[in-house]
Amino acid sequence: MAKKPTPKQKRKTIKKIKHPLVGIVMGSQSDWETMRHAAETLKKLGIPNEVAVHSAHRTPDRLIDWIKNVEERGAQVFIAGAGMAAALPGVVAAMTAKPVFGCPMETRVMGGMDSLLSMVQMPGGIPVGVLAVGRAGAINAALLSAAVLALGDTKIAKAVEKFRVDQTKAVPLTPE
Ligand code: RP5
Repeated sequence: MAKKPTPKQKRKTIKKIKHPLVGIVMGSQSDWETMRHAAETLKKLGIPNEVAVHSAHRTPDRLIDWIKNVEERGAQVFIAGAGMAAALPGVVAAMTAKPVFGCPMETRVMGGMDSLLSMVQMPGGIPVGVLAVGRAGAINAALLSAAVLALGDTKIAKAVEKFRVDQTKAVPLTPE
């Protein structure tokens, strides 16, 4: 009988989704606390997504293999979260012509301004759509991905519409 993997061994295996529509990648395990909001938002909308940790700097070969593989399995949009000298979304955009949304992480030394500027200053020809720093950006990257997918998918369009209606209803008239 195979031995139960330790938590460390488990982290080495990506949970492959058969037909992911969105590929979510982050540069480090430390980004997950923020990037999980992108995955959770897509889950609420019923959009299949695959989540992976691959670094543009520390694991470049692994990153490129994953981009090609997840695209072959159906990914239509990519979300890339990274912090500091945040090259990750730019590298993803260099490897695929699909839309790429960048999520800048909040950082200890510069508060996320470093991540934001690294992502937003892409040279002409290789676009990355950059969202807000931190949690809001991760949520909005998922919603923007859903809006792109909704252009060709009525089920997703309805889910996005419902999300907006529910969100409006949830805003109180007075503070509680
Ligand atoms: C980036 O460096 C990652 O995206 C992360 O935000 C930052 C720091 O990484 P760790 O040192 O926490 O692994 O590549």
